[in-house]
Amino acid sequence: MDNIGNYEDVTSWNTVILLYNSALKEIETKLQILNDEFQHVHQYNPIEHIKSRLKTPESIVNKLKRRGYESTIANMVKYVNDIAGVRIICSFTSDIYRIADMMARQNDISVLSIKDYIKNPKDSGYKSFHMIVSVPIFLSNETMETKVEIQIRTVAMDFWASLEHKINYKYDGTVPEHIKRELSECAEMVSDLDAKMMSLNEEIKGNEKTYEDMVQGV
Ligand code: 0O2
Repeated sequence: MDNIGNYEDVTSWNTVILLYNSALKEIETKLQILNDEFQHVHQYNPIEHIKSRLKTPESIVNKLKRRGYESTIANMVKYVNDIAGVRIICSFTSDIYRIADMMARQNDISVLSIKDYIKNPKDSGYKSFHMIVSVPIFLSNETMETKVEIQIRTVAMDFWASLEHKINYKYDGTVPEHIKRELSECAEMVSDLDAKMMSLNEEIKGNEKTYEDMVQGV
């Protein structure tokens, strides 16, 4: 379908929601296929689980306000990149880059931006890999390129981020210094844990018997 639609023509909230919901479904399906194929070929699932969500209208309006934009549909589509968000939780850091790479290489996905908070963690200690992509949504008369934020992190990073989010919410952004310090220490522990678990896993993989070994009774 050649008819590329334009978001400037989208003026109804319901149409926006339909498009972002469809984009979430597209991305989730792609991830499930990759996970199934991985299981089929390597007998291993890189994805522990996937969570998707549409940002609430309140949260969209707050984000626009924080950035000094009026709350219009045009501004939300242009300036809020995470209206549709998919969070992928993996066991190991190496899985994160593998999944990001597999998604980025798909022909119909365009990577618009990447923020690697694993290589460059936030001052708070926040670690996660963020990618804004656009995916085509094929409607009856046109195709709409729709943005989705993909966050990829390990189970341990997710555990830390959830608690930090809860703490920030409870203290409304003014978190006491001793809690910040302890969170930062926990972030170090998360990094150590992830590194140790990954190297243990690599060692186990190195010692795994191949099918040929088993057949030959090695
Ligand atoms: P919520 O409530 O989760 O929706 P951009 O998208 O590039 O225009 P933004 O949104 O600053 O700009 O991008 P970034 O840094 O990639 O952050 C996007 C989302 O990542 C945030 O969305 C959070 O979900 C998560 N995130 C970013 N930094 C932190 C952090 O320090 N701690 C935790 N727990 N989560 C973080 P929202 O809209 O801020 O919030």
